[in-house]
Amino acid sequence: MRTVYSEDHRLHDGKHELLEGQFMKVHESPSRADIVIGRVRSAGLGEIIAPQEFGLEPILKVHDEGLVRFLENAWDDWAATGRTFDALPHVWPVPGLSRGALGRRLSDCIDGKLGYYAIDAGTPIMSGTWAAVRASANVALTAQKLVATGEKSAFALCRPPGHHAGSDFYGGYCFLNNAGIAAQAFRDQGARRIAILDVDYHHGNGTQQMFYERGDVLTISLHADPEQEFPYFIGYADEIGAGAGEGYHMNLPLPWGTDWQGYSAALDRAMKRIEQYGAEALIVSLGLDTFEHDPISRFKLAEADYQRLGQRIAWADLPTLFVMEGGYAVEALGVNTVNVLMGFEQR
Ligand code: OKP
Ligand code: ZN
Repeated sequence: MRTVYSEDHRLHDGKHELLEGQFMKVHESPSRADIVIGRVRSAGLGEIIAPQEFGLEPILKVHDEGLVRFLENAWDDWAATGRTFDALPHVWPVPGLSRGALGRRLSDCIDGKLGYYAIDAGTPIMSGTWAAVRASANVALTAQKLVATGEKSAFALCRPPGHHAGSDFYGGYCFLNNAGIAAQAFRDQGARRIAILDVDYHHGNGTQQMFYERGDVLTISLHADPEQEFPYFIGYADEIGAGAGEGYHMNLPLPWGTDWQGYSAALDRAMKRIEQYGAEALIVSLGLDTFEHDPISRFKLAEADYQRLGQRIAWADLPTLFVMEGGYAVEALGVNTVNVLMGFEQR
């Protein structure tokens, strides 16, 4: 399968994140994409191609214009206040903080905007962030086009990742929802039913929110139970979609310590639902932070399990777009990622 990749991911390189009460080096680093592209090359997965430019139009089909303009200008607005370090939010409009029916009130000040649009303090913005984010969306859209025009599968080596970003919020290392943007592109090109399977360790809250009231994009997430894990406030099994989307979202929360046995049972449920739905294409939000040695996660999948994961996905026999999400055990990330893709190709 072909890989779409841009060097522009390097322009996004955060210094610190607030993780469980401590300010530390960001886990979502450029070395992640470097190790994955290195393994794609050494394993001979297939041709590596550069993304095309798609502009803002396909992004604005699923993201609020306010969020997009905020992300575009955030660094300049932050730097204009005299700060020379990464931008992070530090106060949030929780319900009740804004007056009356406002819900959350948008401030003109950059500090207010950061808290308005961000869900966490782990997602720094710097001068190159917007260029990297744009490139990441273009990577997804270029790979989507390969699949839409007849390739059996493609790998979008996106960085930064996307599944925590919703229509009008960012966070969890994500800014724009690459998988969601690609799903909308399939729809706009005429596909009637698209499925998104999220196998990242963390709940795909942005993807869930984006398509929650839609039946044309089935969204399924396998993830660590939000009773124990980020993003805590969403990702529960009773969230099944609403309105026209009722029955078209599925959360499969799993406990800390889940290994292949527990994981594969949930994966089987997800794949059966996708097969029954009659999707015309499948998008896989591919996170490798379910790995036993991941530094911020607590599942127990092993190197060889990733081939099995790819094989199980392949049984659905659907045109499949793999979109890179998380995975922070950097030395193993290349092998584990390519194991999924090779498993999918049964080689
Ligand atoms: C992004 B992706 C909780 C810390 C959570 C944010 C994690 C974002 C992961 N222990 N910090 O889904 O891999
Ligand atoms: Zn994750």
